[in-house]
Amino acid sequence: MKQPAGMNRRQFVQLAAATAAGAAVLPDRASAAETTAAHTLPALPYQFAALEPHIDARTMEIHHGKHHATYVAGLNGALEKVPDLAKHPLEHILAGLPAVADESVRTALRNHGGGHWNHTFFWEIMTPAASSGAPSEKLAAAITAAFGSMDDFKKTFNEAAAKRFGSGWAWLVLTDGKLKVTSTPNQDNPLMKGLVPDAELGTPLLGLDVWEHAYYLHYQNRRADYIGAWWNVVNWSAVSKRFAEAAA
Ligand code: MN3
Repeated sequence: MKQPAGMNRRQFVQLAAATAAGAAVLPDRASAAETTAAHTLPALPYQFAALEPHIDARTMEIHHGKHHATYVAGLNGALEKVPDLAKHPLEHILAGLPAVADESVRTALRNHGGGHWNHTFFWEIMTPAASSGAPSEKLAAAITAAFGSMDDFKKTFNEAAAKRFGSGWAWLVLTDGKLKVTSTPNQDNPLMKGLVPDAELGTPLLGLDVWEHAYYLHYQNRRADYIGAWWNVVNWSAVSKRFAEAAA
């Protein structure tokens, strides 16, 4: 088990011990409930209709209230089986998944833990079009340095989102001080070390859900139209803040 970035040695030793213990011993539910605060569905930071016409209210309502809620429930169900692991921040659990010995628990944490993390992030990096704003000067300069121009960056990102076969996500990540575009299948993300062979790992700054549930009601099969419209509701203030924190 490799020590994930962003985790100190003490946290890593605790995580390694927790995953080993959790795999060997099935705890009873009562003790898990006593020691672990369950994950909860976060409130959307805006109304369901706030992203219209780019993302419709009905899609937002189902996406948040049904799909995201299902991931939260699945994550909590999996964590009941590994209560020592449940004490750790979700980011640390996702970074340490290969060390979770029980395959069914590992898969549930990957799919539902990834789903919870990805959607919580997704809601936060969107905002009504009127407040979309623009990247900070530093982020704009970093995008230009990495991709040539803002338009070139969007083209690269759009291609990653369009080419992701089936369900998944496109991402802008900061890794080793560099901005990179990548994509992941299903609910995998760039925090999951050792699980996603073709994806760049790093700190997610921007992410786009290209599961059909994210756009099908309004766009049907026209994923490219959804991708193009989505740029109108990117919360550049939130993305710039994440960049500043990750680059510090
Ligand atoms: Mn989704």
